[in-house]
Amino acid sequence: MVRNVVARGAGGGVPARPAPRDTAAGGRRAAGGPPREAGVAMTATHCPYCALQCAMHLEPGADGKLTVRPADFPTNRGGLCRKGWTSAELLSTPDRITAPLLRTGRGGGFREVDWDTALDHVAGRLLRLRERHGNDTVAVFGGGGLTNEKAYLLGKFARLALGTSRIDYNGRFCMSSAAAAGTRAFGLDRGLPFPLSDLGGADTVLLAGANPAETMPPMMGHLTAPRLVVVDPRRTATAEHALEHGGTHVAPRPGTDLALALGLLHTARGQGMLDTDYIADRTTGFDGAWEQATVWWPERTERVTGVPARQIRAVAHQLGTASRAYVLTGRGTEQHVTGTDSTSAWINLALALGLPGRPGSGYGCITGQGNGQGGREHGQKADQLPGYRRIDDPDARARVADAWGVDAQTLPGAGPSATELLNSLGTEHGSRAMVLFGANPAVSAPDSARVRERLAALDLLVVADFVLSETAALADVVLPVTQWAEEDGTMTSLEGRVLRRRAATLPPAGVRSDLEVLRGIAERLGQPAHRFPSDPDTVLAELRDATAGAPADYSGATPERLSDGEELHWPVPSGAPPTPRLFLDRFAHPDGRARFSPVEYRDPVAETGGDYPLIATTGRLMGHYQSGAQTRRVAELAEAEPEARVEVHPDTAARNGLGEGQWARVTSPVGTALARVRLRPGARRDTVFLPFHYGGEAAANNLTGSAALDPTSRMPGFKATAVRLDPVPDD
Ligand SMILES: Nc1nc2c(c(=O)[nH]1)N[C@H]1C(S)=C(S)[C@@H](COP(=O)(O)OP(=O)(O)OC[C@H]3O[C@@H](n4cnc5c(=O)[nH]c(N)nc54)[C@H](O)[C@@H]3O)O[C@H]1N2
Ligand SMILES: Nc1nc2c(c(=O)[nH]1)N[C@H]1C(S)=C(S)[C@@H](COP(=O)(O)OP(=O)(O)OC[C@H]3O[C@@H](n4cnc5c(=O)[nH]c(N)nc54)[C@H](O)[C@@H]3O)O[C@H]1N2
Ligand code: SF4
Ligand SMILES: [Mo]
Repeated sequence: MVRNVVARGAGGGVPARPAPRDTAAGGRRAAGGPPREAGVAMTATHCPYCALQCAMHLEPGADGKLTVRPADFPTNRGGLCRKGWTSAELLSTPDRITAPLLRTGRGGGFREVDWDTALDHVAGRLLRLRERHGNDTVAVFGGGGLTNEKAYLLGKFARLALGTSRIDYNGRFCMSSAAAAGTRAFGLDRGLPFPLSDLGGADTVLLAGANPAETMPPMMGHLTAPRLVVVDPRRTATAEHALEHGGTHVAPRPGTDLALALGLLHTARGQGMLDTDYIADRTTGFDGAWEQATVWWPERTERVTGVPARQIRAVAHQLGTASRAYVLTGRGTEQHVTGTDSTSAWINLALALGLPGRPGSGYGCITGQGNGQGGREHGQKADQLPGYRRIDDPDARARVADAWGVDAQTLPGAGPSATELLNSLGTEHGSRAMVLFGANPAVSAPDSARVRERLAALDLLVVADFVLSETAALADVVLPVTQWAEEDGTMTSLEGRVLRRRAATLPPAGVRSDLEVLRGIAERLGQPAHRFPSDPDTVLAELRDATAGAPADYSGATPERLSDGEELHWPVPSGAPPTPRLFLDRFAHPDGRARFSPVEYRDPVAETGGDYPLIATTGRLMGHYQSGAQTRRVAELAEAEPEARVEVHPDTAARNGLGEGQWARVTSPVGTALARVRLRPGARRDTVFLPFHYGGEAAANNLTGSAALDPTSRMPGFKATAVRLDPVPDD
């Protein structure tokens, strides 16, 4: 049924060393995991990649390498995707960096140096630049794959050790529109405000802009609702799954979800499907939202979205007659310059049908990166302090300053968003140095050619990574760090559940943990060592204290409760039960009510027609992860998807003189990308698709623009760019 959850024998791995702690021999047990065999050093942990955070056991195999075995767990139920199965490969990748690298001169290569030399160099340069140009001359960039402890310490490092306001992270490119819309509607943003397994009880699930059959294959086991509606311009594996099981595929033109959701609201009301009691009792603002929907009768909606009016009526009816229904959004809805309003439009529909905060029904955003949820809560975002506190809230500042032992006056304010930060690097008013952990913006940020140019214009770029990513290759200093299976920490999954990551093997000699690196730089910048602990449990203790009483309260997420396998969905106050389901009694706004947003449709695609008659949308393939820095180095995955592709309808390909397997040049007003044509008869004729997992000339982000951003979330338009296609001569 779920084709992408592959059953496999032992995964590959690396020479395993004795597991330091938390092993079966240590007697601890993973939540829901099977009992451990006595004497076998098996470590219960979670996959390093996506937000599903599938549980796995790592075990030293007979050949001395770590073997990955799936574990039973409420999200993955014993399944893993191909990336999970092969995740141990990267631990021993031949090009792993194991010594700090220092650039030998402008345009030169790198030479290996010892840690003191590297960290002294970094701190010395940072201090000099700061003296000359002020604190904001140093920028910090983080990632949603970092553990909670790393994200927390990175935010503290920026605000205290550097005193800079300029910190943001790659989560800005991910779920920031859903976070903004969720906060606006519910007063609080937790991707799924209910456990994933709740979906199993639904009779209707509408998935807008998500392709979990490729992006979270084991999640498909939860999408068993008899009526699954997949809203995606492409006929994806998820859409096919729905069609095979009696569900529906709705294929709007990219960027028109907002109109589609307005049309569904209009139609559902006409059909008498709205939950008027719920609207009256639990919400405010319906009239304003309805005013925007009045003109979106089905035929008009069809003209803008391309979705047939009869299908709009049928879907509205299915949702309206369901006794238990969910509306879920993914990046396809959210990654537009209208992403926040598009997500709000889906939330408006869910509210009008009375779904959020009702047992067995709801709205949720499917968070993406491994710690995409926790990574957005603890202070690596420009406007945020730990616990989802706002940096412009005087009470929040006072509380966090107190926890950090500093005066609240010394904490900087909010800085620019990721795209604006990157675009300003090395310019007159931008930062001249950047310290980066856990992202590869040279591939993943919009208008990546420009980003590479900006990174190269810096006086100092410091990158912590375990491989020489495209971004690290541009750095002045590369600091080699430990990987997931070599370290302890906590992650927060897509359902807001805090999980333990555990070390299963020792790191190679020469690498340090991200926490140790932060401490090393902070000390050299004059910070007292105790402010930057490098032991993850000590950082967790500090994070728990700093978040006590905050919206994302982790104060009860103790190592003991985590190890006991308690299901710690936040808020989890100290000594109190966790919160698997939010909003059952009230929403998080002061009046306890959810808010409709009066959102108006705008076309997010600039410059279509004329020279750029097609729309390019971008996204993911099952076998690669994000910028591909990790998965392109795993042989099995690289061989399966070795090169960039552009998926095109056969008629569109023929019109542009292209056939299956030919190389195409895709051109947008921003730049060009080269990719091999894959014909897709199920595709829309006006839309092509490119994965963004490849760098250089094949980078999909050579096409995407960074000038226009969502006014609220500052999300760029990854999912809709006007393009044209041309054949590339064979030579
Ligand atoms: N294999 C794999 N899995 C991953 C990742 C990965 O890189 N590779 N990354 C992880 C991360 S960080 C994330 S954020 C998630 C993302 O998970 P998803 O959101 O499922 O992934 P995407 O492929 O980015 O986008 C989903 C779909 O949106 C569709 N789409 C494009 N434009 C529109 C539109 O205007 N409206 C609608 N309704 N749909 C549209 C695309 O055709 C695509 O199929 O995946 C996570 N899992
Ligand atoms: N066109 C287009 N662009 C997109 C998207 C899209 O759909 N279309 N999606 C966007 C989304 S949703 C996302 S989340 C971003 C992600 O985009 P990126 O930020 O590029 O994500 P990764 O490829 O995961 O990069 C993580 C880097 O950090 C390293 N790393 C991993 N873990 C750690 C760690 O613990 N510590 C340190 N120091 N390094 C680590 C990895 O080796 C890798 O080099 O891309 C965005 N860009
Ligand atoms: S679905 Fe996500 S968490 Fe699960 S094995 Fe695949 S990449 Fe890992
Ligand atoms: Mo993401």
